[in-house]
Amino acid sequence: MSDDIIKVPDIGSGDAEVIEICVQPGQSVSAEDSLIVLESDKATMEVPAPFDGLVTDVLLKVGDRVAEGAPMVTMNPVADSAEPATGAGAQVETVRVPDIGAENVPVIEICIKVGDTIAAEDSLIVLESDKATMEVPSPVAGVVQAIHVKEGDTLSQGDQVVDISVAGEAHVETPTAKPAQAPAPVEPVASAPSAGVRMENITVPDIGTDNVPVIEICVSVGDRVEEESSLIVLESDKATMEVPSPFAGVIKAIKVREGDTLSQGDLILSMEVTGGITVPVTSAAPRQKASRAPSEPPPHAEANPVELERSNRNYHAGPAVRKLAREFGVDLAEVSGSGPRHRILKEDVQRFVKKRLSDKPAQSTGAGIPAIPDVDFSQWGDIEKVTLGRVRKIAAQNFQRAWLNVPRVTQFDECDITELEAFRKAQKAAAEARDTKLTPVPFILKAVAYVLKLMPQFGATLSPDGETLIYKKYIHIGMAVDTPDGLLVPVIKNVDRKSLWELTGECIELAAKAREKKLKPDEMQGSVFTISSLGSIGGTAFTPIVNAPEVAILGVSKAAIKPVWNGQEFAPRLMLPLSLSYDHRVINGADAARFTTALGELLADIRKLLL
Ligand code: CAO
Repeated sequence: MSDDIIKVPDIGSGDAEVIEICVQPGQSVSAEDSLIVLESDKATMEVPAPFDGLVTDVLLKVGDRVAEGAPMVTMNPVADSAEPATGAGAQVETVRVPDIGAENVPVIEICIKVGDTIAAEDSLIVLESDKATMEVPSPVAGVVQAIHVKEGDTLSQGDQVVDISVAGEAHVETPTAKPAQAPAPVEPVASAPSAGVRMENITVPDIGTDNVPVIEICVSVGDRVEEESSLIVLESDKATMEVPSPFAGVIKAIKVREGDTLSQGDLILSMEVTGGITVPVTSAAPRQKASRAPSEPPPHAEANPVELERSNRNYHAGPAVRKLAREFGVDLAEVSGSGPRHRILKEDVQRFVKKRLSDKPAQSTGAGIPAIPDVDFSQWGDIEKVTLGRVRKIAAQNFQRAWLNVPRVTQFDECDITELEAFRKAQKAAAEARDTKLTPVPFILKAVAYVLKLMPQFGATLSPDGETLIYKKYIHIGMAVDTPDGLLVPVIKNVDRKSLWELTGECIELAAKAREKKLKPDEMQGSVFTISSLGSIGGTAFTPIVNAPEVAILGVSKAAIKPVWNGQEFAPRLMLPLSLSYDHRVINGADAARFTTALGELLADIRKLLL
């Protein structure tokens, strides 16, 4: 089979930069897997694979600028050695409406489109009568060739639904609408029970009526069930009832099938029970009783797959979706349905799993921290969703990691920079002559470097095992820069060895590079301490988050003229607010106060920097 060239789709703006290649030649990918990541001046976009296949070549490299239509990768639509469903040997089969127990049932949803590659059991269409919603699953895996129905059509048994091209000699059997699971075969009771183990026959309890159809078998032979776990679901024209297990044990044989009609005393199944003989009284529970509100915490779903499966049956989802949820251990109570009438679709489960996986790093260190609920805000009005760019996402992860790991304290102080300001202003002409601008930040950098030499623990790092303090013999300082894409922290190297003019030049250059997204990785690495200056914006104090694995960060707010008592009178002085956040595992409060005091003395009289 020839390769398909996958091209850059409509990216909404002129061109974009390739910032990540997610695949390599020879790699198998599934439809929707990311191939490359593009970043324009407006957004970061992941370009997904349009179908399952094998990547045969990558036609771009990181840094390339591309526009719509540019070739990205070549893919062979078949990822493995399996025979392509549309290739030679493929056979087109027509799937028809199975026995749905009613005629002229409206189609409320078409779950596939022509060209889709589907697996056996994937939902094809959803029918909804006034009594039930039923999915018609595909009996075979293949590629959808034609769809004979549309939403709103009314269908009866035998009507054509879709044509599917199937590899090889597959034969389409009429599917069963909405099977919760394949009807369990009636198996003979297995081996003779061993000592202390007995067989129990479970029969239908008093359900108040006769000949009630079985609509779901909740267990399979070999399942271990707990007492009260649901065994089957019966549905009369008045109510849906679950028959719970009166014992904990292992299912040995199932004597009923979906569609059977049962009355009190009919045998449902046999199970092997361990322990003393008890004679429990079983009663069918109305189904609603077994379901739980989505806001309640899930039952011990991860620990008990049978319970999870039972619980998932209470949510509006088809068999293929429930199967997927079972495979991934997903509790459907936690998944928002995006289908008609909030039906949970396969994509909803996939999105949920993806989100959980990406949440993991942030949550892993905060053992047992409950997740913030995923709220559907559209229920109260219009909303707009904007995907976060990479910078914001990375910053958010770093903040959360630091927040969860670092026991942080913030020391507030203020220092008198009246003289410093006079000096800075006096250098205005000199700065202009150098085509630059001198702000308080380079002075603060210089003074912090001085104090870091005196108090090196503020530039240290605690080893991950908490056993060692790592001191660094260099003074590289990070400077938080506010950019339209989020916060970036370029690093000024060897601050202690640079002049004020050099620091000024580097501050301006690195801040500009950050805003233009031109920082190189090594310009954002190696800092031992960080300064976050909001002085040009405003505020009187804040509590910066330590830029872990560093142990301290200095927040600087806007300087303001304040009346300061000089021993004889209140004098107007320009006071600079300092907020020093530190990791209390490494820094003592007393040392933090010493740090800001020392820093304040240096900024109050910068001649001391020469000492
Ligand atoms: N008090 C009063 N005025 C101050 C000041 C302070 N502490 N710091 C700077 N200013 C003044 C400057 O002197 C300048 O005024 P003049 O032109 O009259 O001299 C003006 O504010 C603008 O300064 P600037 O922003 O051009 O330069 P800067 O050196 O102060 O700041 C930078 C550079 C990169 C630190 C800053 O632009 C920035 O991005 N700050 C935000 C950092 C941030 O977001 N931190 C939060 C992180 S935690 O969420």
